[in-house]
Amino acid sequence: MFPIDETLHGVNREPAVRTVVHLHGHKVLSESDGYPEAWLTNGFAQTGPFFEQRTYHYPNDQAATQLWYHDHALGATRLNNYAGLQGVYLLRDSVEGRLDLPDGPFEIPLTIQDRFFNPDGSLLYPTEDNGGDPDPRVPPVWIPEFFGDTVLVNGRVWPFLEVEPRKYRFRILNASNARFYHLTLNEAHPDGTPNGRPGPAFIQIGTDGGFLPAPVRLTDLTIGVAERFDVVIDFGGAEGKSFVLNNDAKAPFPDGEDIIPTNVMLFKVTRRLSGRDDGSVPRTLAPVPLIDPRTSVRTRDLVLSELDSDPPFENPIIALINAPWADPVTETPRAGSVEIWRIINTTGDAHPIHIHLVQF
Ligand SMILES: [Cu+2]
Repeated sequence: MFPIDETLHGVNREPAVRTVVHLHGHKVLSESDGYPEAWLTNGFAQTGPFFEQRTYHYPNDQAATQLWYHDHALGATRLNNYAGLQGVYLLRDSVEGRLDLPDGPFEIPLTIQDRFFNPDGSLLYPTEDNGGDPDPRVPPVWIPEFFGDTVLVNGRVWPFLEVEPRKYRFRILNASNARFYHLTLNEAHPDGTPNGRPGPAFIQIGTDGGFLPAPVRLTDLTIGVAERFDVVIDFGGAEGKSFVLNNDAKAPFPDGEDIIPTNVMLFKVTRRLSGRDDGSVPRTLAPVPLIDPRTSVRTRDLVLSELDSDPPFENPIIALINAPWADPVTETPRAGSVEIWRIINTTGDAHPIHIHLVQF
C-alpha cells in the first residue's frame, strides 16, 4: 500500500504489516501501553520481541478528557496512522456530568489530518528525495516529516457540517503525522471564501489532560501533533451564516516552507433550533491541583537532538532523547516525588512530547 524503507530501525526482516495499539495519554501499566517493539501481525501469527500479552487492560481511572489511540509499531507508525489506524477515546467522570455542557448530538469530535491523494482517490504516501545525498546512513525512502496538501476532518476532505444556531462542544484532535495547525474561524460566503468578518470565538474548556479550571475565550488555536482541544463554539444568532475553519501554520512548525493547506472545514448554520439553548458555559469547570515547584527534589534536563548528514544536504539520520533507543532506562524518578523536567529541543523544528501519568 505504501513505500517501505527497509533501512529504518525496527524494519529490517520484520513483517511489513504489523501493529500495536497505544492509548495516548492514558494512565496504564506498561504491558498494556503498546510498546513499539510489542507489535503483532494478523491473528498474532508473529509478534515483536517485547510482545507480552494479547489483552490490554485500560483502567479508565483518570479525569474526564479526550484521549486517542493510534498505532505505535516501531518503523511503521507513520504508515499505519496514515492508513487510518487511530481513533478518539473519550473518558467521562462525575465532574463532567455536573457541568451543563452541550452533549448528545451537540458534542462532536473533530479529528484533523493531512493527506496526499492519487488521481484515483487512493492515499499517496510519497518517498524521500534526499537530493543526491551521498551519506549511506540517510534512509533512502523514509520521509522524516510528512506534509500533505489536503486536510481531512473525520476522514473526509474539506467537509461541511450543518449546525443549529446554538452552542456546540467540539473535541478537536490533531492526528496528522507532522503538521501543526493555527486555526481561526471566519465568517464565509456559502462557498467557503472568508468574507472578512470573524466567526464566533473558541471557548476552550479543556486540554489534553482534562478540564481547565475555567473557560478561556480564544480567537485562534495553535494545535500540535497529537494535541487535543476541548472547545465550545456558540452559533447562536447566526442563522443562515457560514463559517470556515482556516489554517495558516507554517510547516515544519513554526517557520518551515512546506505546503500550507488553508481550508479545514465549513460550518453552515442551516438547521432549525431543535430545543432551547439558554444558559452559558459554566464559569468554573474542574479543580486542577497544581504542584508547588518549590517542593521539587531534582531538576532533570532531557535533550532532544538530531544527527544530520553533512551540508548542504542535512538529512536527518537519527533522533535522540539523551540516549540511543536500546540503552538502559536513564531516568528513574521516585514515585510520589516532585521533580522539574526541562525538555530541551536542539533541533530546528517544534517537536511535541507527551508524558503519561502527569497531566499538563
Ligand atoms: Cu502516549
